[in-house]
Amino acid sequence: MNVQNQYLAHGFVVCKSLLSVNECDQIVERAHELHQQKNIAGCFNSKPDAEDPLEVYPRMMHPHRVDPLSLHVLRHPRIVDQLETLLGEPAVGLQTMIYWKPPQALGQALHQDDFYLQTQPYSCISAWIALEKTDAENGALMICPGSHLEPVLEMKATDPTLSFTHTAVRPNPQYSTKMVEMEKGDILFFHGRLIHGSLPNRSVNRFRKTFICHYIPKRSTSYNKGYDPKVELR
Ligand SMILES: O=C(O)CCC(=O)C(=O)O
Repeated sequence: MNVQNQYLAHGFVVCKSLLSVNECDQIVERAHELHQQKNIAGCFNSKPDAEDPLEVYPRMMHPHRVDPLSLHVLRHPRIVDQLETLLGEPAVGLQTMIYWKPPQALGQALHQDDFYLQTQPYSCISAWIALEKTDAENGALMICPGSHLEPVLEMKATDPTLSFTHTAVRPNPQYSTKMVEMEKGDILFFHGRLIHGSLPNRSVNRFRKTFICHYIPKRSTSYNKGYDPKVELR
């Protein structure tokens, strides 16, 4: 099965070593600078002495709007070539985020990204970049293969002791949940209706740093305009 057919059948594809270790290290170094400067949405109010590790290291929203390296990652030719192969059509960028997921941080309950991005027609696609090894201990991403064939589902209240978001999708029992363990530089591409989330980081000293990009097909006529402006990729 070719890579696009795998994506269409299962709703995700993992590309090993799409970024180099050196590229990941540069992104992490820049993320630390941005965190120090507190000039990115999400970390204006980071609190160095807070008890909750997510208040010390909040996720950073849309770093590409202020940081040239983050914009370069969103427009990275290897990433763009791969995602347009999976979509089978040209795309535009809509969002970037950096998750630190520090030791002992809560996870994010199961959801579909198109609940938020509301892409029509078709769906958004995520590139979830592992900036370091991600596994069961530090809260790797969990996905429900095949669930991208569902529509956008209702979000219901969920366990606030496990997730920093307080609503979740309840997948139909036909879907099993699979943990995606990844090495630094691997990228998980997944469909905007694929159900996914993550458990808390149980480690006492390991972060789980991730750079996440969201794209939509260029021909999308409708999407959540709160994410504007769109970014041309070529
Ligand atoms: O990285 C995580 O723990 C969750 C990220 C996620 O679900 C998302 O970006 O939609």
